[in-house]
Amino acid sequence: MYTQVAIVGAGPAGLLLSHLLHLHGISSVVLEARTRGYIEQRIRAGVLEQNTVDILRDAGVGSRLDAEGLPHEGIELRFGGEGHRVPMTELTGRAITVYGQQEVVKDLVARRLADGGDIRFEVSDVRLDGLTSDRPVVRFHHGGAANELTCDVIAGCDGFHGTSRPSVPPGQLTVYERDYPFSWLGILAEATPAVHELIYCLHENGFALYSMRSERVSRLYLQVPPDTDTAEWPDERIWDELATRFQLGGSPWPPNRGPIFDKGVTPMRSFVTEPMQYGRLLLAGDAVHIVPPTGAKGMNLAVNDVWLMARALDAWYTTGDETLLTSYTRDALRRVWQAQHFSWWMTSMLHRFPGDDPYQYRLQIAQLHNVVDSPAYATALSENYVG
Ligand code: RFL
Ligand code: PHB
Repeated sequence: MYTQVAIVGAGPAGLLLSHLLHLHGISSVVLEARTRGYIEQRIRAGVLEQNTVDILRDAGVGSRLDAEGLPHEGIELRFGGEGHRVPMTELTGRAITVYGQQEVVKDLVARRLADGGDIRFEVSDVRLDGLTSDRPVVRFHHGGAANELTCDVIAGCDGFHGTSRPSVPPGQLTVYERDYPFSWLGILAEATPAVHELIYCLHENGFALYSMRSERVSRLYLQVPPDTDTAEWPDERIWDELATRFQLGGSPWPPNRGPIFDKGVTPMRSFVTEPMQYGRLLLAGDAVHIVPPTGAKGMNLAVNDVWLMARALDAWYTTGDETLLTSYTRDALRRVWQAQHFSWWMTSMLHRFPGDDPYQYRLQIAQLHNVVDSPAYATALSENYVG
């Protein structure tokens, strides 16, 4: 088998790349370890920044997003028992859209299949070879048979635990990383959100986030110790702790309750690998960088990476000019490091770190007051948040 671009991973990065390449007349095959049902149900991100929405719309995959996504023009920062609205659209002219990552994945899979795209689900033993040759090969098993896919370029879009990044020989990549001493416990509940905008909240017990997926589904998060077992958090305990952390004016402020149908714990990590390419392997999305979710940047970065990659591949195939391919790492990293900084900053400002003293907590409150009281600070936060 031959294709121009072999794409490993059918997350937002791999699927969007395959679609953008198709629009440029470039062929690709997407190899995905999981089933279609699994990737279309996997609960993850929910906030699309304006750039991402624009890219999806321009690529002709924004119609359900436009119909069902929830446009938001601000967020609330809640701390010291008070809520403060950051009017992002007023400050920047741009907005975010709340739309589940799995909905983006569904839209992209449907569109690729409608366009005759080649996505192989449930592949295993993916191995990359010949990365420094001009005919790299991807070997994999599919339906019990061994397969070989020859290509011009491999796009490693297989997430943090994928096989692409580890295929680069030792010593070629530099890793920059930071682990945070806490996790997020996230729930989805059949409950009408009590608010119209997201609330990022700092309480003495830790961080809490009020988000949503629709008019009937709430998405809520609590900072918890690392390695927390969800069994330690029966539903009642979660609702009570949310009411405590979201307190207003000294009284508990309970979110609307409803049956919880998903509960999970997410570790918090910052991670970047440089460069984002090696020979004919180009890496994108979580395969090459991770941010803690406090800045809502992960999926947006994945989209930005593959937009740059598709543009570079189009220029190369059309004119033979390698300039954009060569500068892919530099072009992508600029945005990646801005998002690293923003995500680290939001995380540091809004979480309690084990061992922090009351002085540190007061510094955090002072920082948050700066953000909501100073239009300059609020604008800087908003520009980063909306992208
Ligand atoms: P993905 O989505 O992980 O997709 C990688 C795909 O590769 C497959 N795969 C393989 N396939 C073949 N062979 C192998 N050896 C393979 N190994 C893996 C996997 O099955 C998978 O289908 O990476 P991608 O495309 O780079 O997308 C990145 C995003 O998924 C991620 O950054 C976001 O979910 C992060 N994130 C958020 N991002 C946002 O932009 N806004 C948010 O509001 C936001 N909230 C979040 C988040 C992530 C969270 N969790 C659970 C980590 C909230 C949470 C709780
Ligand atoms: C979500 O809705 O899942 C979500 C929203 C904002 C974040 C992270 C996750 O910062």
